[in-house]
Amino acid sequence: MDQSSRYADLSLTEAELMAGGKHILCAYQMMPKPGQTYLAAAAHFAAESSTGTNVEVSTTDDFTKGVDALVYLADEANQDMRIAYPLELFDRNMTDGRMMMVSFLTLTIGNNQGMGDIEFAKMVDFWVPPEVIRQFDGPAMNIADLWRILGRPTTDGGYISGTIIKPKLGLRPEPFARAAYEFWMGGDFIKNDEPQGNQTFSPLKQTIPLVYDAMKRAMDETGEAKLFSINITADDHHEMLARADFALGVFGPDANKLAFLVDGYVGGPGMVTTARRNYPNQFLHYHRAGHGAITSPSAKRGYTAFVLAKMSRLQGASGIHVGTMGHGKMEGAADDRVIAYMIERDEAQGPIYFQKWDGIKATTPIVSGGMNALRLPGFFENLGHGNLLNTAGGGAYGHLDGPAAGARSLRQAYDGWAAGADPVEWAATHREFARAFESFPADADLLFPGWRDRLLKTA
Ligand code: CAP
Ligand code: MG
Repeated sequence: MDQSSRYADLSLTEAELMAGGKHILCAYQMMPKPGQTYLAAAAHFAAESSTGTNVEVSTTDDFTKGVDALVYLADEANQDMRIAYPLELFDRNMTDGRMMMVSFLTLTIGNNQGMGDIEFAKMVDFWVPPEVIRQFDGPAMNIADLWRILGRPTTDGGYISGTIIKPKLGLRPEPFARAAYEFWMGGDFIKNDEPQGNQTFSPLKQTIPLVYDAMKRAMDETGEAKLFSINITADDHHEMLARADFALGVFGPDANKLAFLVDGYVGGPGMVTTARRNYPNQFLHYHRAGHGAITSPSAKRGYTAFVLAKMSRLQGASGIHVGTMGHGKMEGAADDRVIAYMIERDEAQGPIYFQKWDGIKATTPIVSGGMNALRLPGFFENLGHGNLLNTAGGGAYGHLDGPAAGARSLRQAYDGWAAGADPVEWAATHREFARAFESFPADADLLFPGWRDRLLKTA
């Protein structure tokens, strides 16, 4: 059934829709199944994503039609489908009237992902009016709060060197805490790896007190504040609170040095909001493990990593993993820097929409995944700044001289880039950075051909 007479209005313009402020706009890369006309398929997509189904129903009235989602652009040649969703469609909390990300997803990336007449549809960008930004929590804390705790300027406070306790799983409490201490003797920030939690071989109630003891010793011995991001991900809301409350209790006067890690993609919006609303004084660390299932360029459905990061800022993530933009081990490309710009700036141009953020706090880019000191200079050069949180697991625990040296090599990599130095020349006067060349020789050979001779000459 062709529903385009009802669910499409190609006379609408983005300028009008944005000026009106009454719609959320979504852009999809969409291809219909063979035999379907593009506009009819798009209109059915909009129907299924708002007020309709595959047939007319007798209960529809004029008000219903007034909140139809409308296709306002249907460019078959570019697989470019754009839909305007009236704000009335989206569910509101009974408790405080606010909007909720789960409703955004249920409508815009819901049934429409499995329709019989759609080959694929992937959301590549969305735009929200100021009123919608005001209806979400937004970030409570971000990197500025970490810089403050680290004694740095709260503007352009620079690079925070971090790691992930490795191996990913398998350390019992004592070796886990020892690994943490060893990194903190050279670095700033440690996170749980995304699957680390309360495994039977490392019960939180044993591990966290030892981690805190390690942090206190490292802070005493270095004279520097240290930070820990504990994973509070769990199916049960009460389990999340139990983990968070236990950790806050253990860290006591140093609770402000605790971030809460949530595996936000697999956990979903409810889990993110549980952390955001129950612990607004803690940095909310959004790990996105699993996102590749739909965000990978090889995936034709769902939404992109850019859309995921933009949603996380509305939800209130203090920081989210943004990938390594082609410099690490995970999928990514240099132009993924737009993901960082969209979440850290007051306004930015996305793949389709220019978004203003109505003055809400930034979400901090977190850069992780196969990084080490050698890969950082190229990363910073591509992004254009180092005001970010970097976590390097292999890059720290794989350093020949141990985790503290690995941590220092990361910091030295940033300092060298910030100074505009040639990395090999910089290595001549920065031992731990130089030893990163020996620790990761394949990277060294690839990134800095002839480095060995040059280093030997300057040694
Ligand atoms: C990195 C990491 C992170 C990935 C996540 C891992 O470890 O801990 O989970 O970076 O990817 O488990 O791979 P390494 P992304 O530093 O040892 O690679 O940040 O792209 O979401
Ligand atoms: Mg990990």
